[in-house]
Amino acid sequence: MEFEKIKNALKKKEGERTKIRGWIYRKRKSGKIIFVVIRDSTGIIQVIIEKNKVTEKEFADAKKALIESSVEVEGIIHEDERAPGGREIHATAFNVVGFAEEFPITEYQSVEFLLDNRHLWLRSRKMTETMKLKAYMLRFIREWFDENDFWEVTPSVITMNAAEGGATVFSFDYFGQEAYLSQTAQMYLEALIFSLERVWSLTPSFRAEKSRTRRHLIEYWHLEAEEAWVRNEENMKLQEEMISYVCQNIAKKCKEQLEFVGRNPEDLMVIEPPFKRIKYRDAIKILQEKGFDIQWGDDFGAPHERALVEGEDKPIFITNFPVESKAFYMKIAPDGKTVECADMLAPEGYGEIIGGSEREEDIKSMIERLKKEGANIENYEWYFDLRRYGSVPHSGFGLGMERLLCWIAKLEHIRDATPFPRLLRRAYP
Ligand code: NSS
Repeated sequence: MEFEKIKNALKKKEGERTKIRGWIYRKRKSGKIIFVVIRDSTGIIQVIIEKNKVTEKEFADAKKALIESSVEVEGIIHEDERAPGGREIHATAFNVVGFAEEFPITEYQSVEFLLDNRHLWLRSRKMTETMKLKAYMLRFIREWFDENDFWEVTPSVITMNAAEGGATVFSFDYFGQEAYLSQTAQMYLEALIFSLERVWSLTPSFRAEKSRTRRHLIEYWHLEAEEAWVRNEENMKLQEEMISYVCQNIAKKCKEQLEFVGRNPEDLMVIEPPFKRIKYRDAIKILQEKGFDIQWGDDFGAPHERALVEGEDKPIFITNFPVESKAFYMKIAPDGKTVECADMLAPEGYGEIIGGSEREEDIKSMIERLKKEGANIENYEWYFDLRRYGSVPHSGFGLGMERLLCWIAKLEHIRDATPFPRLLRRAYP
């Protein structure tokens, strides 16, 4: 008989045979019966091991095996309402593949302890279901890009351009030259639109953020797109369509996972275009009316973003930020004071999930702004070439996969949106 997944064993009828393998999730003993709950990647199932139904060695091993030991089980399905999933297995064979030492993680552990033991904590069901949701999100995003004529490309993450500002860049010695870990693939994607027109990429981005928040990782998975012939408004349309596509598919196809993390699928089903657009200038007014001490030119913090989405059940865009507050590559609007950009804020106070803009085509304007940032202009010569040889209006955006997952899976902290979080004082394990 072949091994099957626990999910399938749970669909079998009374008296049918099954063979599964996995890890001991829970265990208790009562006289001559041992109850173990086994987990695999698809679920959990209870197994009953009775003394005279398996060999003596098998029974002794089952008795000895601690939580997280890996095992193979053969047996007969028995329907029982009290068991998780309504079925249990009465073992006819029980083989321990790898005995576990005493598992360090017990029920109540500090956050720090769980982070120290992240390589083991990843086995928890909450982490497992969250990682599945992330994989689904990526799957649906890929689908959406395919259906919308985008090419996936693979830009470098070693770069000489700190496109998102020198303050948060990781620099290192690249054979005698100063190079950086990429903060964004944007500039490379811009180069690629001149042949492929619509491109997207998924790369790690690095930000040496000195602030400790629930929304910042040092290394995160950055999903970015760039589109030729597209202006800011159409760029927003693409973003709201993509986010709606992902939310609705997650709502329809990931019910089990959503239930586990406590997200009502209905919350995601209502996500559909259009999303509200609010100009930065009006956002400032709204915040002032809500009692915030905030002026034109100030950046939004988490409390501001939360106040702006109050009462919204869909994400919103904040557009046209002041020129000084945004990166050198954003196109200056006809008013001369703002840029053609949009930040997408998730509902429920999860904050900014996407930053996007139309791109500046005027080289002089970019040089002026780069100089103010103290950037080394020479390193941007190649980028200015893109404007010199057949420039076109173009736009793009960047989505933090972990930020999106925080919202969709209702996570309290972004560290749980990635298996091995890189935080201010943590790069281990
Ligand atoms: O800095 S962004 O707002 N924009 C860019 O990097 C553009 N160059 C993207 C582009 O147009 N191609 O970052 C984009 C998104 C932002 O909205 C967040 O969702 C996410 O990247 N982000 C982060 N996620 C986790 N941790 C940190 N530190 C972080 N910084 C940005």
